[in-house]
Amino acid sequence: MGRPILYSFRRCPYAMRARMPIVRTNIEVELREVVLRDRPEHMMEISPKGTVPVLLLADGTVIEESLEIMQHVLNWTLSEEEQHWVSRNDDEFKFHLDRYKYPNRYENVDELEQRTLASAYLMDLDQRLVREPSFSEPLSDALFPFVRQFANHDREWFDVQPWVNVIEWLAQNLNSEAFKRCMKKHKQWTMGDTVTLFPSP
Ligand SMILES: N[C@@H](CCC(=O)N[C@@H](CS)C(=O)NCC(=O)O)C(=O)O
Repeated sequence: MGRPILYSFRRCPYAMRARMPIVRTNIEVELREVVLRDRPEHMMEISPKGTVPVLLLADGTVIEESLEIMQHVLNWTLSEEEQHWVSRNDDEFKFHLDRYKYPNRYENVDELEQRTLASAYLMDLDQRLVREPSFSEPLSDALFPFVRQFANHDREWFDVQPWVNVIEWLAQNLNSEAFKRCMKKHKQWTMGDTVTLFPSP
């Protein structure tokens, strides 16, 4: 069987979510680093919606949703609770995160109001961590890249909020060896380049 191909973009939280289980399971893929304003023709052919990540399997199957890539790699079926948090992350939190980070891209958006709305999810996540101090590894990997993005927008403010469990959980993930491997830098892929294996040997 040939190696799967992963179209990815290093800083994209969805792509991080797809790369983390690949690092954890050490399945080897060919990584193709994408620059979104200059998407590879081949990626657009197999996945015309044009978002990353995209995983092309050896049998020609295309998986073009980050969560489905995770499920495929890990053979993961989400529990009801996992589905709940992923849905809140992908629908509610991501919606406000985008408007908090890039208010000028939207009409009539107040970034601080969006930050408050996004914070409701983080407070609930914090309470969940009080009740039970960890998430399953796949769930954690599905969520933390988005919280990282939110935190990085104003780290000083984030770090003094009352979500101490979220801060600790995020730090554990960011400091992990797995995340360091996940974030290794690669130059933009173009057709004809030598193959980049991921995770790096
Ligand atoms: N639902 C998709 C979303 C992926 C996504 O939106 N990725 C962003 C990069 S972080 C992207 O490709 N944006 C380009 C675009 O929307 O045109 C997934 O889970 O894979």
